[in-house]
This record gives sequence, structure tokens and C-alpha cells, in this order.
Amino acid sequence: MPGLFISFEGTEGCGKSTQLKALAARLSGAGHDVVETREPGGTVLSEAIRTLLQHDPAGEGMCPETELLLFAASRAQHSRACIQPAIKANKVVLCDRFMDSTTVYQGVARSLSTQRVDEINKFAVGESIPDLTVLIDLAPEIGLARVRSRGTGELDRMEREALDFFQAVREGYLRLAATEVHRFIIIDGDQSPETLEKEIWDGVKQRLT
Ligand code: Z5A
Repeated sequence: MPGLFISFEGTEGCGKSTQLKALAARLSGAGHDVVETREPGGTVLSEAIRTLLQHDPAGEGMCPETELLLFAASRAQHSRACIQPAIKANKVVLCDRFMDSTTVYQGVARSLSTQRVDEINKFAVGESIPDLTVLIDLAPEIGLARVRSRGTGELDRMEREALDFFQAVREGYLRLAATEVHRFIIIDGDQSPETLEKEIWDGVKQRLT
């Protein structure tokens, strides 16, 4: 089977990482060679940029334009050093967030020019356009409550945004998915992990056959 690129998108805490792992296990069980990766991140350089974007005090007060370009820089390296070689080697790449996160977080929620964001996204991704994107739709209040209850109590730079920001993100995703119905599968995130897993597997199988 030729290589395949599937991205996962959604608001904070919607269950992407959990479902990406579940889909990876199902695909591996079906005999596929699967690569699990994430954004920002996925290469040593891209992970260093992730630290700047989310955790490093140097990132505090970052302007939206810098944020956009750092996400794009991380992606340019990730696309060329990880995703494209894996696809060429006929692997299935599962990526936790990709270019749609930039369209929605920087373009919609940060109100940067849509045209600029699109151009920068295209430049960064190169040949790596997802064949399929799983959008897990969830009210941000629910996702943020999950994130706040899971860990150290410390929120990263992006997680400290106000609820309005995440509401704009959610609406941005739904509008984007409506313009690219062939690429997106929308799943209701307010269900059990087992139900989500089954719906995603059914959706992926349907699109792949
Ligand atoms: N960002 C951007 O602005 N522009 C870009 O171009 C890119 C990213 C690529 C990356 O965050 C941040 O960067 C993100 C967007 C921005 N910022 N925000 N805010 P990240 O990688 O650190 O985290 P995330 O991707 O936003 O999400 P997450 O915290 O990793 O959550 P998740 O992957 O969606 O969910 P999860 O880890 O699978 O589950 C979260 C918790 O809920 C966990 O305790 C689970 O056990 C629980 N869970 C999972 N599923 C369920 C269900 N179904 N029911 C109940 N509980 C559940």
C-alpha cells in the first residue's frame, strides 16, 4: 500500500493524543508500518522550537507574527526530515496537529491575515498535505477541564489563553472542515474513548477503501 498521511486536530484536551495512539495500534494490527508524530515537534530541531513556543520563559510576550513563523519553522523541518521520507517509504504517518492548527490558532484566533497564513503554511508543508484529517470536536470548557485535572497544574503559554480564544478555535475548525469535506472526518469528542476509537476506525476504513 502507498504511504498515507493522517492528521488529528481539535481544541485542547479533545482526546487527539489518546485517539492517535488507538488508531496507531489498530493500523499496526492490520499490518501497516505506522509512524506517530506531533506538532510542534517531531524532530530534534522542531522539538526545540516547541519548547520555545510553549514552555521557555523567552517565549513570554511573543507577538503573533513570531508565533506563526516559529510554528511554520518547526513544520518545515518536520515535513522534510520526518513526514515526507516516511510517506515515500510507504508508511502511514499519524500526526497530532498539523497545518490546520496554524490556520485556526494563528489565522482565526490570533486574527492574522488568512492569505498570509495560507501562503506561509504552503511554504512550510512542502509536499506534505494530509490525505485525511480527523477533527475531534469538543466544547473547550470540557477539554480545558480535562487538561487542568490531569497533571501538574502548570499550564503552558498557549493553555493560559482565555476561553474566548478556544471558542474561536473550535468555530474556526468547524468552518474549515466544512470547506474541505473530502479531507475531514468530524467526530463528537464528548463520548467515551472507546466510542471515539470505533467511530474513527470506521471513518478511516471507509475513506481508505
Ligand atoms: N498550536 C498552534 O497554535 N499552532 C500550530 O500550528 C500548532 C499548534 C501545531 C500544542 O499543544 C499547542 O500549540 C496547542 C495548539 C498550538 N495549544 N493550545 N492551547 P499540545 O501539543 O501541548 O497539546 P494539545 O495538542 O492542545 O492537546 P493535549 O493537551 O495533548 O490534549 P489532547 O491530545 O487533545 O487530548 P489527550 O491527551 O488525549 O487527552 C487529554 C485528557 O483527557 C487526558 O487526561 C485523557 O486521559 C483525557 N481523555 C481523553 N479522551 C477522553 C474522553 N473521550 N473522555 C474523557 N476524558 C478523555
